[in-house]
Order: sequence, then structure tokens, then C-alpha cells
Amino acid sequence: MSQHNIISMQEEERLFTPSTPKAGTHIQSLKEYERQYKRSMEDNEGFWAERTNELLDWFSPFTSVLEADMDTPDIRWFSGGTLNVAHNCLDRHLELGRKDKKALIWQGEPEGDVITYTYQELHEQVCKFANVLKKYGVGKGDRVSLYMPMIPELTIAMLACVRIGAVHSIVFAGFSALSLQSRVMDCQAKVLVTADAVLRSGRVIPLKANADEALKSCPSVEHLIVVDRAGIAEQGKLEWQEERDIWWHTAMQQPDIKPFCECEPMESEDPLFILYTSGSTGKPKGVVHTTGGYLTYTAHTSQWVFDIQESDVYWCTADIGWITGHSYIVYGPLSLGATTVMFEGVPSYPSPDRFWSIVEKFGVTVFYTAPTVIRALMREGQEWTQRHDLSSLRVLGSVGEPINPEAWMWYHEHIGKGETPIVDTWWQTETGGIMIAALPFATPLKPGSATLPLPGIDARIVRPDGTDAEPNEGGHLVIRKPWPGMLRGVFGDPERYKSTYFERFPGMYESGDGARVDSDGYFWIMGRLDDVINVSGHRMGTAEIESALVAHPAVAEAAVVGMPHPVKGESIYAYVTLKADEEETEELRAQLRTWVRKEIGPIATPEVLQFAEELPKTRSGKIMRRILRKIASGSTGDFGDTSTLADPSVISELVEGRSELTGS
Ligand code: 6R9
Repeated sequence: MSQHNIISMQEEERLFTPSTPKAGTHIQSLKEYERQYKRSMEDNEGFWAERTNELLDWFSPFTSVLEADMDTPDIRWFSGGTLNVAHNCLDRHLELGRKDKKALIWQGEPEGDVITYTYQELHEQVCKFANVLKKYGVGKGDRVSLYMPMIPELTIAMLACVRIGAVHSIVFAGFSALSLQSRVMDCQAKVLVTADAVLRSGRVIPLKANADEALKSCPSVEHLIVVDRAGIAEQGKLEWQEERDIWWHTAMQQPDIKPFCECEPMESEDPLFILYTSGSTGKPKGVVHTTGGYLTYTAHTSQWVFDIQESDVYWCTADIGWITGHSYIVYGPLSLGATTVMFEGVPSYPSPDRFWSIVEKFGVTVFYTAPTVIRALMREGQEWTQRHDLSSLRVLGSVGEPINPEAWMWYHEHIGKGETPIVDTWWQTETGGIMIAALPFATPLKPGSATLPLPGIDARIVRPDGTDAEPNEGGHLVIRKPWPGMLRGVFGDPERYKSTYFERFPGMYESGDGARVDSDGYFWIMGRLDDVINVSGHRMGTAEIESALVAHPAVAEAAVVGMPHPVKGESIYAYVTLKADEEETEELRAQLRTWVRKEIGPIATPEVLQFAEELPKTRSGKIMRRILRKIASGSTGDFGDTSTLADPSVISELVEGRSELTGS
């Protein structure tokens, strides 16, 4: 890859031209990208029909490509067609000569814990677990919640659900019992699958105990299936409810559990999974994805953005509890018949070269991670990267938040050795797959820019009134044409689906992100425009944390904002007003932080919790978050227009309080 300096909009910007593609590279040049893009805009339906037919195996062909009304909204892709996701991710590969190919390489947290599944072996496990689910009453359309660590049984359970037409809803294992409970209750799951415990940084953290707690008020759940990950039952550390709880391994060994199970033919628009994500208001939304469109889209983007080839060893470091893991550990790579790596541990344990040692160990060729990881490992210094042979890498990816140019350059130089292309991928839980990203051997790269929309994606920047923004003018990032991977609903709440995404800009999908497009057409994502905080690439709704805080008996009022953080991108800053008879003590501060941890989960713990006599409010009683954000980031002046504040003296008190608290 060679570096040029070009002058664009009076700014000097680095531009990295792509290295020469090899034979077999899917998109070989910028010209080819442009041709595909143009075609996809002019003949959108033709483009997607061709892509899905190239990528997937349909049991019966679809009769219409797209029926869409972006206002209602009512979006249907590939109507009339039937297919099954597990068939596409497993069965058909057995016929295509991939029976003995590695499908899944699992690296546990202990170095010696490695399990490799060939396509044949994974198929067998999935069939068996599908039969277990059936035995316990799960059928087409039923919901199954999965609250599991990063162990192979999670992938197996997902594929088993989709094999029989059940809808999975994965809850990240770092969430609390209460968070799990609200999600299980919302989707009315029939079965919950969990593990005894999670191994993390050398510790054993109980997990089933949380599931037990959650199930105290989830009447829909008939059975709890438990994987024995840590052996804590043998130490007498596990409660067990005979009539409800089932060991995974016992269930799988029963003689009536056969290693084959027919795939349920699913309509293209049948729901595939529900995944909860935070929004700016209220409780998390159950984003619904459907079968034909989602799989088309994850297969398509995996193939073009990561240029997946038959020989690749592909590793996405996300947790499957988030959308990135769904789309780019499981469904995308497996639908293409690739080898996907799944890692149970963390980047820093037992030492900060864990990721690089895994790259070397398995000869990883495509590596997909998050800026927060890069920043954390960058701080550890180069000695850790130099210990390992990283020469197998040929494509690097980034996701979750904007990657700052400094982290980009480090990734490029120390991991990519100045050669390997970096694809910075912008997308969301709701979009199902990658929307804006470079194609690794086609798109010239600018550090910090997600570059160009993928073929098929009509991304625009609009002003608050919906008109197109000029180049370099910041605005709302919207998508104007439907795409197969888009969400099809918010579970149980059609009104929220419409009002959150389709109301403000008629005929368009509103992402909630701000961005600008430069004069070369490159997208620069600026972050959320709503009250969502991005902590280490994970979305946290301020409203959720605030309601957790006010649920504490000592708290009168709370306001939560994001503040810049060198590694996490953003961290959580909470302002708390106590009830009249409560005292502002260090114990209470610690108690409140623990409280939030328990209510939502460790990722929601406020980094800073400041007690405040009063919050800055307008005369009509609205909290002025803009001011709270400025104070949290260390500003001591220039608060803009404060004329609508009921009591402007609140600001100086808060500034003082912050400096006492943080010593800066
Ligand atoms: C895939 C995922 C979505 C939000 C999104 C945006 C931010 C994700 C980004 C990025 C800049 C990137 N985001 N990727 N911002 N550049 N490459 O992360 O989904 O958890 O739903 O978060 O993350 O703000 O709106 P999700």
C-alpha cells in the first residue's frame, strides 16, 4: 500500500491506495466498485436478486424481490421464497466439499482449551441440540433466550434454533439478572439456555445464579438448559430446580436425541432473531431481523468487505451477545463456508499479546476488532506485537465507533505492517450488516473515515428539514432505499419501530448518527445525535441508567451523559441529586455505582458519579444535557446560550463539584 498526500477542502489528508488484488479478489478495483454501485442504484432489485441467488440456497424461489413502503413502514424482501439459515450455514457445505473443512475454531480462555468443529461435526451438534429443543416443546416461531459465555454451545444453540424455525434472543452474558429478566419477559421466551459460570481473566463468575434470579418472574420459561463450563456444580455451588433445569450434556446424550434433524422451510420474512439494543428513551428495544434478507445481507457484506476466500481463517473478536458477533462470527462467515474463530477470553489476559498469539496460533488471515481494543493494546507498547508472527493477516477490520486516526495508524503500522488494508465498517444492530466501509482491495483509505457506502446502500446526509446537506456539512445520516438486512420491527411495539426510525424523515431510515461527507464522497461519522452513549463500542441509553439510579431509595433525580475517555471512547458520567434527608458520602457513592452494576450490568457503571444540589434546567423543567456534557468533559466556561436556564448559578456549582471530585 502506498501513501499519498492530497489536498482536499484545504485540509491535508492522508490517502492510502489499495494494494494489488490477487486473482479471486471479489471486488478488484475502485472502478469495479463504482460500476457495482451505479448498477445497484439503477436496478436495485436486479442487483439484490442476483446477489441472493449467487450467495444462498433457496428451497423455493422468491416471486418478488421487494415490496416496500418506507412510511408505514412495511418492508418485504424475497417474498414467496423459502429457505433455512442453518441449511445455508451448514448442510449445503457438506455437499460442496466442505465436510472436513474447519467451520469453527474455538479458543477457550485457558490456552489448552481448543475445540475445532468441521462442518460435519458442527452440523451434527446442531441437529442434536435442535432435537433437544423440540423435545422440550420448542417449535417454529417460539422464542428461545440465550444467556451464555463465548463457548461453542452458543453457536450451536443459535443454529439449532434457526434450524427448527425458533427465534433466538441472545442476552450478553455481562448483563445483570434484571436486564436478562426484562428481555426474557419482553419476548416471552419458552426456554432459556445458560451456563454454570463464565471464565474471565482467570476468574470464575457465576452465570446460572443470575438466570435463576431472573426467572423468578418469567412465567413463560418452562426450561432452563445449562452448559457445564466451569464445573462449579461439583463444588456444590449451583442451585438446581429438578423440574425446570436440564444439563446440556445430559440432554444431548439421551438415546432419543438423533444426530439428524430436518431443516424447517422458512418464509423469507419469518423472524430469525430478536436482539435488544439501547435507545435514547425507555427500555431497550427488541430489534427484529428476518430470514432471507438478513442472511443475504450478511453473506454479501462478509464476502465483499472482508473478501472472504476459501482458504481464509477469519476472526471477529466481538462477543456474540452483540450484533457484530451474530452477523460476523456466525451467520456471515458460515453462510460462505468459511472457517470462523471464536474466542472466550479478553485481549489483556494473561498478557496483552493474547490476540496476537491467537492470530499466530491459527494463522488468522482476516481480523475484525474494535477501536477500543486497538487503543488499549496500543498503550501496552510494541513489544507485545513484535513477539508474534502476524504475516498471515491480509485484511483488518474495525467496528463499533469512529476509529481515531492515531489508532488507525498504529493498527496499520504495527498489525498491518504498513501493507494490510483496514476496513472501517459503519453499521448498527438495526442495519443487520455493514453499510459504509471500504472494499479492501478497491477503495483508497483515509484514516478515520468509514469511506464509501456499499453497493446497494443509498446513504445520505440530510439537514434537520430533510434536504440534502452540502459536502462537508454535518447532518443526519439516513438511508433512502430499503436494503435486505434492515430491521423489520421492534418486537411487540410497531409504534416505536415507526417513530424511532421512519417518522422524522419521511421515506428514509434514520440512523440516529451524525456524519458528513467530504468532497471525495467519503463519510466521516461523528457519533450519536441522540442520548445514547457509546462505551467501548457498546450502546448504553442514558435513560436506562438514569432510571436505574432513581430506583435507588436515596436518589431524587439523576442525569447521565457521556464524557470522552482515552480507551473506551466514551465513559459514563452521572449527576445525582439526593433526597432531602440523605447525606452525600463516599459510601453512598460506591453503593450507587454498585447498584447500577447490579441493575444493568458492569458496562453501565458510571465512571464518575457527582452529587449535585441541583441540575441545570430550563424554566420548563427540561434538563440541559448539553451543559452537563460540557462540564463532564472538563469545560469551565463557554457554556453557550444559558439564558433559558431557570437558575444559571447551578453551572458554577457543578463545575466546582467536578473539580473537587476529579482533582482537575
Ligand atoms: C455494529 C454496531 C451502532 C452505533 C452506530 C454508531 C456506532 C458503529 C461505527 C460507528 C463510527 C464506525 N458505530 N460502527 N461509528 N464508525 N465504524 O456497533 O452496532 O451496537 O448497534 O452500535 O455504533 O454510532 O449508530 P451497535
